[in-house]
Amino acid sequence: MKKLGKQDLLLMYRNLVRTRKFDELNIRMATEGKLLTFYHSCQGHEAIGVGACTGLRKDDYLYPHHRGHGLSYAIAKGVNPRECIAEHLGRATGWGGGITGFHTCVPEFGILGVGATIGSGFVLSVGFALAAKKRGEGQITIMFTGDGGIQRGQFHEAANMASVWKLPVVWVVENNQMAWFTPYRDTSAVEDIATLAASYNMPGEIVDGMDVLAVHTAVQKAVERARSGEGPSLIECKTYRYRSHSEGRPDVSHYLPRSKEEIAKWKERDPVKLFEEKLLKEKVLTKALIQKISQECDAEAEEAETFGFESPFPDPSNLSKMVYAP
Ligand SMILES: Cc1ncc(C[n+]2csc(CCOP(=O)(O)OP(=O)(O)O)c2C)c(N)n1
Repeated sequence: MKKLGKQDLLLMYRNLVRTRKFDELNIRMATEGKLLTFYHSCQGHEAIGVGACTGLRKDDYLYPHHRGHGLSYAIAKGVNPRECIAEHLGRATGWGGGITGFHTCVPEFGILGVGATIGSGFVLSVGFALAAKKRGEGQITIMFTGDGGIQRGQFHEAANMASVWKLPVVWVVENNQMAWFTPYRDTSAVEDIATLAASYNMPGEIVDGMDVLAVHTAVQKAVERARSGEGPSLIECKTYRYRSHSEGRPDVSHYLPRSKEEIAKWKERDPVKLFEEKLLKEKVLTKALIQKISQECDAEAEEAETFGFESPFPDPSNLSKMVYAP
């Protein structure tokens, strides 16, 4: 496993901050009624996408979770997040040419589109991984889903097939303990999702989803296993969403408001702050550098908003080319 140097750590930190700032921008634009789609904030989840996707190959297939509409994953893979903003404004410069809404699609970075049905990524990722295995070019597939997504039957079919065929796939479940209004504990027979992996003869690991380095280490191990032909892995990241399911919706568990105390407790272990404190202690970061990175990320988000609004809308005569492969 590649050892992370100071520059890698700083990049990871910057990408956490960029994800947070772009998430805040999407929230503000959604609140102002500027987005053409609704928005699912990723606050609380940032360490998962950034930790897992740092170090992936550009041609590895990536199927992001809907939290942040792909921001943390795409940013860590090297995509310019201003394309996310332009996409949400329906502009031709967006990462899917302005026609995908929030169903992230950045083909040149291995993100081939995200389905609207939760959990469908399991079977799609088996297809991507099978194609990669047949081509033999060492690509892996990584797919992210929530604790709601894992409840779909497709998981079990996909897990069995991927294990039998030793496909190069890594499944990362972002267990924030809620699927929209339904708590995980009400719908699952097992406490830990990672334990399901044993049924399909693959490793299953529980990871602290607020700790970017813990996520990175676990995922790198699974990626190495996948790349070397040993087959799939399942990683469960314990995490929490700070905001409601999507902006503007009531934040309830069943019909009761989610507990403020519970939210505050998780925020004490905020993934950005946690990593910041660690890097400060190790003298990788200084207070001045934190401020500089914050200002640079603010400026980047501001520039992205301008870029989005100044970009043209897609040319309708190109629509058929954008929907179907030639
Ligand atoms: C098959 C299917 N059922 C229901 C929905 C509506 N829906 C969209 S997101 C969501 C909750 C998903 O929960 P989870 O997978 O835990 O992810 P989270 O939003 O909590 O991060 C639901 C029920 C859907 N898109 N697809």
